[in-house]
Formats: sequence, C-alpha cells, structure tokens
Amino acid sequence: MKVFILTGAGISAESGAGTFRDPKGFWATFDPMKLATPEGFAADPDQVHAFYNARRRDLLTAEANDAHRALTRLEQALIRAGGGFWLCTQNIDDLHERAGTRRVHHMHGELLQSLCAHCGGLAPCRSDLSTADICRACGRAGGLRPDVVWFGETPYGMEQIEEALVSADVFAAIGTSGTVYPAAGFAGLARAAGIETWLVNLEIYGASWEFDHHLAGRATQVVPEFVTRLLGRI
Ligand code: BJW
Repeated sequence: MKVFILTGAGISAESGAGTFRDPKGFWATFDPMKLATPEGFAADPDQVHAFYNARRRDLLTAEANDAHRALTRLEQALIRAGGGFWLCTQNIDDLHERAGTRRVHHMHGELLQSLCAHCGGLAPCRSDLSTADICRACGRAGGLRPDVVWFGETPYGMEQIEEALVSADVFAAIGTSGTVYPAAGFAGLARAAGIETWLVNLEIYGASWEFDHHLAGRATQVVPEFVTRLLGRI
C-alpha cells in the first residue's frame, strides 16, 4: 500500500503552534496580505520579521505530539511491508522530523531556514532575523527572509508532489482547512485518479464530499485511530 499524507496547521495545534483560520488563528488577528506576501515584506520587513521571529522562538520550545508520532509509526510499518509513504506538509515547523518521520516534503518552506532574496542562498536559521543581517553566501545585507512560501509564490516541489500523489493508493488530508491552493486541490486530484481519500480534522468542512472517509476530532486522538485502521490492512 502506498500512502500520501497532506498535513496542515491542525496537526501541530496541540503542540502549541498556531493555526491560521480558526477563531483564534493568526489571520483572526493579523492581516495575511501584510505578513505573508512578498509585497508585505517589501513594504514593512521589520513587521514581517517580528511575526516570524516570534513563531520561530515558540517553535524551538515546542514538542511533537501523538499525531506526529502516529504518522512515524505508519511510515515505519509501510516501509517494513514494502509499501510507500510520502508526507507533504504545508507546515513550516519541523515537528514531523522531530517525531522521527523520514520522508517529509515542506511545500510551504521551513521556518528554521533563511532564504536570501538576493542570491537564493538557503541557510539554517535558529535565531531572529533582521534587515541588518548579512547573507553568508553573497555578502549582501537586507535580503534575508524566512524560507517560507507566501501568497503569490510557487510552492516547493510541485512536480514531485503530483508524481507521488497520483501513484498513491490512499490519500489523507490531516489538520488542514482545505482553503489554500494548490494543496486544497489535492483531494480532488486524488479522487479523480481513483485513490481512496480520507479527511482527518477537527471539523468536517464543506468540501468533505471529496473524501470517502471522515474522522472528526483532535489530531492527537483521531490520527492514531486513522493509523491503527491503516495498519490493520498491511
Ligand atoms: C485541528 C486542530 C486539532 C485545529 N486537531 N485539527 C483564488 C482561487 C484559488 C486560488 C487563489 C485565489 N487567489 C489566490 C489564489 C492562490 C493562493 C490561494 O490559495 N489563496 C486562497 C486563500 C484563496 N495560493 C497561493 O498563492 C500559493 N501559491 C500558488 O498558488 O502558486 C501558483 C502555483 C500553483 C501550483 C503550481 C505552480 C504555481 C501559495 C500559498 C502560500 C501559503 N502561505 C501560508 C503562510 C506561509 C507559511 C506560514 O506562515 O506558516 O501558508 S498561508 C497559511 O495557510 C500557511 C498554511 O500552510 C496555509 C494552509 O493553512 P492550513 O494548514 O490549512 O491551516 P488553517 O488554519 O487554514 O486550518 C487548520 C485546520 O485544522 C482547520 O480546519 C481546523 O479545524 C483544524 N484544526 N485544531 C485537528 N487540534
């Protein structure tokens, strides 16, 4: 069995990382056009740095939870059984990796990495960024930003994602509101390809008709349940 997992902010919510569109999510307080677009960064880089610096500091003290760990068990069992596992996350945290999952693709980038807008250089980043920082690769100041994909930018690795998605037997969307494209279109693509689809989320939302199976509840409860069900079929 080959399994393609798409995760979103909901899987890390119980680790203390915020979500975006819940009543207490980031976008209830902050304007995404000011904080998550290249135009917002150009207009006020200090404000954007402050937002991501605070989230980076929180991430460094956060811990993976039972939902992240359940997906690691699924990966290990599938690999042992000669199956396939591909985890595509919209999250910029590293909690899947910290839980031990090996095959993780960060389509919206990684908070613990910086990207130089001048030279495209990537570097590990575990401390605050500012406009005064100098890129070690090109030596220029003012271009360092968090390596995250903002609105209007192209997510990472779309070709690899589509290849892995259409070759899967099972697709599961976990902890995502299904609002942001292209990830929001993955369930429809999977269904059109005849792949079994699961929605594992706190709430079962409007596009739930795209899914064959639904598991509603907190990720730390329903993700282990989802994994147990799949493990029973290996
Ligand atoms: C729990 C839980 C618990 C809570 N347990 N569950 C009009 C129509 C269609 C598209 C567009 C359009 N206008 C513009 C676009 C394109 C745009 C887009 O989709 N906009 C929409 C808002 C309409 N997309 C883009 O610009 C993307 N790029 C693009 O399309 O390039 C073109 C291209 C496509 C394909 C190939 C080549 C080129 C880029 C999108 C970048 C998104 N960036 C952000 C911020 C940066 C990262 C960061 O700061 O962290 O990424 S926005 C934000 O949303 C973040 C997330 O990754 C992303 C998705 O959010 P997610 O994870 O779904 O979180 P929430 O909060 O929405 O949902 C959480 C869910 O969990 C909820 O359902 C809760 O119920 C649940 N939950 N607690 C289980 N304990």
